[in-house]
Amino acid sequence: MTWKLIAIVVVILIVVGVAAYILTQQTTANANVIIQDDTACGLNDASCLFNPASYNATVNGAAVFWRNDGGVNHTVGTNSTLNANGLDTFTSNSIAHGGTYSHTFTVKGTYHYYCTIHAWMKGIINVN
Ligand SMILES: [Cu+2]
Repeated sequence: MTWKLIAIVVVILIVVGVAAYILTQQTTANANVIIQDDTACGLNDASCLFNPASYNATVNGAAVFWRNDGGVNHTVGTNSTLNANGLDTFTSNSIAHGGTYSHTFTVKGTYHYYCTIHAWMKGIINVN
């Protein structure tokens, strides 16, 4: 009886462990741009950034995924001042640590984007 119980617990732990591993791997694989910070992000803090700063995507191809690995919330928003007319526009909600945002680009072009909370955090997506 005790051995049966131990065997069941071991099987459950293995299943949970494998599931957690698979979920973690998928999250990592899906993130194209990592949002990083030093958990402070005082004004013009250069350690708060998008990595890589420039990323290449395809029109109507795979969605671009951003993931916030930082300690404070961030956003991903297109820069209407720098971007040409006719390009996609979007602004994410506030993304907490571990959260993701994605966008599938529908128009070719150079997309400047930034964090609307920390406006000096800037990135580019080149869509071809
Ligand atoms: Cu930010």
